[in-house]
Amino acid sequence: MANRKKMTGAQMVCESLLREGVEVMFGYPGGAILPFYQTLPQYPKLRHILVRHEQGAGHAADGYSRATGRVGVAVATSGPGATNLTTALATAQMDSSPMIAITGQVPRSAIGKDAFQETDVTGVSMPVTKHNYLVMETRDIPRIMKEAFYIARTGRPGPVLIDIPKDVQQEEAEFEYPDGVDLPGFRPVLDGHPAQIKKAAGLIDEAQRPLIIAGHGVIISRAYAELLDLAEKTGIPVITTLLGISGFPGDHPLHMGMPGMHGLAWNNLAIDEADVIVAIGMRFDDRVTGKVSTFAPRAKIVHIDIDPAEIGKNVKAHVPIVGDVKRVLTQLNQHVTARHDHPDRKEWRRRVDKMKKEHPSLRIRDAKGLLPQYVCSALSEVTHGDSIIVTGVGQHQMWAAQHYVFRDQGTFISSGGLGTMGFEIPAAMGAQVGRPDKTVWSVAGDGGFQMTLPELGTIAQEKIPVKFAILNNSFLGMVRQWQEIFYQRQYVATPLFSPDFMKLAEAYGMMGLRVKDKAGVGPAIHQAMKHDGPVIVEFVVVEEESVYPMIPPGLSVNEMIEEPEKMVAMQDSKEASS
Ligand SMILES: Cc1ncc(C[n+]2csc(CCOP(=O)(O)OP(=O)(O)O)c2C)c(N)n1
Repeated sequence: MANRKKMTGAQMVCESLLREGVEVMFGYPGGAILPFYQTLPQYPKLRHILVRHEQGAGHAADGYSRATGRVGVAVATSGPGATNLTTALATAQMDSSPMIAITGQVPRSAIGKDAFQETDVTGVSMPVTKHNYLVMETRDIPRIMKEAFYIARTGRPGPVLIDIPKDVQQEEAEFEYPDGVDLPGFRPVLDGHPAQIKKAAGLIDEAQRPLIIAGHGVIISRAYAELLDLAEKTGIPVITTLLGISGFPGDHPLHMGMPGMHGLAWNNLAIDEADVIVAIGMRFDDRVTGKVSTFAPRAKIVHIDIDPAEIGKNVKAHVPIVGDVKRVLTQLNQHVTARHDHPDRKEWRRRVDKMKKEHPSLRIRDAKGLLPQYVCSALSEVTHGDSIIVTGVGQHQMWAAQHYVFRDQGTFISSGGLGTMGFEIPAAMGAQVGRPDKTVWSVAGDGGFQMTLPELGTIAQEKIPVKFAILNNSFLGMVRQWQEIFYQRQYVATPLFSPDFMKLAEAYGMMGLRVKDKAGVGPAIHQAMKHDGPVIVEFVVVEEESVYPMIPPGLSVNEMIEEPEKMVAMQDSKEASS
């Protein structure tokens, strides 16, 4: 066969990466992965970015993948290198992000002997990957690489780990890249069942108070046009889950924003009144549903998801449809009746608009100091809602989700399922590498920023022009908020010392800007945007600000706290009754 060539395992990995269209990978070398690294100079088309910690490599690959829709690649050595990747793998797994992790392993003869830097990484990563491989024969590398990429990106995407012993990388065998895969046990259903589609269309047509809840699946499947089509044709308001944000234009009249624990009040109230909910590529996370038994009590639910295991997992679906969101919506759009102007729909939209007016969840009150909500809203205005926003986890994440109006699609990147602090720096770096055409803003907390800040070194070395907005409240803010509400303001282990972020910027050769008042916010964002390198903007914000609305965990919509006064009343009544 003409295609066949003898090469080492390491060369085979590189050759396979090229065949899969990989241009860049994020990694960190070490003994067990050295044969691979020493082969890289033979493949100048494969760009390697040296991170400062393997967790950073994983999040960067994840951020790259979310921003581009392509498969991100992370590389690490055996033992500690590979275990450092696990948080990033779990993050990608929870959020269905396609990723390939390549790890070195001790030589085959040393496996199971507690060799230096040996860890059973396939065992360790099993629960946090979609699939994983330990490669025991060099000749298997092309097949495994082909399968791994296929599995990572097909059906419900996810991370796949390939662990390759050092001697397998060194040994030679014949390389022939397969055209396809043969995985009889893995055949995701892509098209929706026609009878179910018709049933769903019938339910949607008859509904008087319908809602769409769009999740990450819309973005993963790049089904923006199809979702827009469905919403406009039927006149149904669109709620987006945290990871569904930017799946529907934020300035569209049918756009409603986020539901759930910190969702905008009208969304939770509308869900409570809805008679039909079309749940698209979302998994009824507990942060969305709150107390499941009181979630959407009046609604029949159409649940569209690529993963059959999601259907009925948390919330009963009246019409389940398994399939790829883009394909199912294309089918559904052919069957639903155009009802945008129907009196029922107009009445329902009037009702929803009234709720919006009565519950001004996005109102930013006057305050003495700088409010973080104001910063997020200004960021949205100055960037015209057109930047890629990568957040950490905590209050700043919620404020960014609430106040930034995403006009472009697939531009909100955040760790939703796992809620991984430390995601904000490396994922933003990966997103910027994948999308050099866009401005990438990392909206960070002072806590999360300090978890992975060594990656500033990577960013400086590679001249990656990410802009960082640190909302510095001198606390682990979201935990402080819980202590305030549920533990009578006992602030244990949440007040936080930070380094001088301006000196840190200087140390890494970056532009640093510190803002302490409202007047400085706009100009600083403008200045950061104009600078063609990385910038750290520290916003010194009010320390004890909380995220509202909030439905305390396990409670229902009726127990939503919409503003601080109500929270104080709730605490008083709790204290009185305790
Ligand atoms: C790795 C990790 N550890 C702990 C937590 C728990 N946690 C959730 S939010 C939060 C505080 C975040 O603080 P910061 O990054 O400063 O953001 P803020 O809430 O102040 O905006 C913590 C500790 C987490 N989500 N991830």
